[in-house]
Amino acid sequence: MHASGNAAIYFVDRHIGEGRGDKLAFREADGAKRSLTYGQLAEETARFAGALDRHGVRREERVAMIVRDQIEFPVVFWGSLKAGAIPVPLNTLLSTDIYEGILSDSRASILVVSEELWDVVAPAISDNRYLRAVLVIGDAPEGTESYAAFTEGAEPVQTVEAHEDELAFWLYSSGSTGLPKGVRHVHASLKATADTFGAQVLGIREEDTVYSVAKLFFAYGLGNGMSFPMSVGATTVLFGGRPTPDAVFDIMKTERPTIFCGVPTLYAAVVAAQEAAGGKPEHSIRVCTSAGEALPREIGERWERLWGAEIIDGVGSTEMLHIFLSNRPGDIVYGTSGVAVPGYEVRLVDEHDEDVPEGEVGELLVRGPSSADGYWNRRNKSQSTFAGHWTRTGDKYERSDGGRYVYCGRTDDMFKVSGIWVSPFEVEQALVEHPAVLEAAVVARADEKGLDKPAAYIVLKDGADPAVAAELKDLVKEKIGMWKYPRWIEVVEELPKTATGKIQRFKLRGSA
Ligand code: 3SK
Repeated sequence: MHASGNAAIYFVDRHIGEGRGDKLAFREADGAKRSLTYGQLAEETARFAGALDRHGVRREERVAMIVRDQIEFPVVFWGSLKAGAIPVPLNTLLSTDIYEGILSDSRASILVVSEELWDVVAPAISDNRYLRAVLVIGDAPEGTESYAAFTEGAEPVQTVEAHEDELAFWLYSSGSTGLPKGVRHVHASLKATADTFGAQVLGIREEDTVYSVAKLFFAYGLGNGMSFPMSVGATTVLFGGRPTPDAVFDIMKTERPTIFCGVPTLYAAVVAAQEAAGGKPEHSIRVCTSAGEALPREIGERWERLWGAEIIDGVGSTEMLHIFLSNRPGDIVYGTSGVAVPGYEVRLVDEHDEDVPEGEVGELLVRGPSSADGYWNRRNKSQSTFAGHWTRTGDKYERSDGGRYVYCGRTDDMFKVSGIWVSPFEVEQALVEHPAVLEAAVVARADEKGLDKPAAYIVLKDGADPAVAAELKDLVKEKIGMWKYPRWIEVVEELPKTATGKIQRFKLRGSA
């Protein structure tokens, strides 16, 4: 084993030897607006590792984190790695029941919580048998310890030796059913995503300032806001609040990020707000990324017209840690997910795992240096997802003429109408081309004969007349084909989504 296999050496400690001790690593855009240089980060993480040590936390014990995007997030994450413990960042928007399930599934012995989230978390730990300390960032309620008291006076410790293939951290990934699954990642994967997407697609450099609306607990946010900027000594703007269009306009103006990482729902909302307000937004952005779900072509084009900066749309997964299929700066075709990121290979296969010919829809498989080690306590699911070097994504794609990949839907979202496959995403793209439609979700619904037909749920832009729904059927027929038009169109206030903006179509199926 070699100490340099521990990712904390590369991402944190290395910057001191390379003279970046005074360079700003993190800056909060809300709350107390604190900041942390690379030198302070190295010190604070070594002290947090020392505090874990002092508390008797041993290697491989899990440190669950229900922490907003604030200075303590990187300190706890990298400090745990330094101690050889396993940080497990959790989505900060989950319910008490799910926290209870995950905390018991992971058998975390330490839990770190932001004080704002305490009310939801408190009932989740009352019967927990594994937690030995609950640290609250802020005022500590009875029965907990404040994060400040836990770290107070702790001696900084040396980063422990770790093999690059050793488990480093877990992320919990939600599926359509059951408890989220613990996805176990190794140390080497963090550098692998920074060296591939971060360096070769995003082209991140030391002078950059990144703002990611995807929070750090999400694999997409973890790369955008931690491993990519920290691989080159850049700066990250942390924002713990809800990323509304107004918050985004404000951060762009005052914090001046040069890289903006968004998700399609947010891009759609910002474009609509910007078009309604008129004028040109004030910003210093040089490049934007999108992931989480496919970016509708229309939204990408409107954003680029208004903001004068391209969106690199790509697809990744928690299992692969970050984006493996992507457009490139200067070579973007909106409405596609581009091509494989350097270092990754992709295949499209049919139900017998045979490669499908060009132009046909198949399941996307990916192979690359950042695939997870497996799911915690889910042997069967691990075996079916991680098939040797290839990882199944559960996404259906088609390869177009230029070799670009076009998203068709989740394996379980696709359906057939009159024997022909319909991609909900394609129908949704056609719907959002109507100027009154903000968002759309399409699912299969059985007609009176029991045959599947598309049903659409749409969110209208502010002030739009619900009567436009009648025009939409013809729009879809004209744009993408007679059999694909939605036989039912319902106007709704909002679509069910995951915390990271993915539409949960399974919640709409059978909802009528
Ligand atoms: O959903 C995605 O596209 C994604 C991208 C990067 C990292 C993680 C995920 C789930």
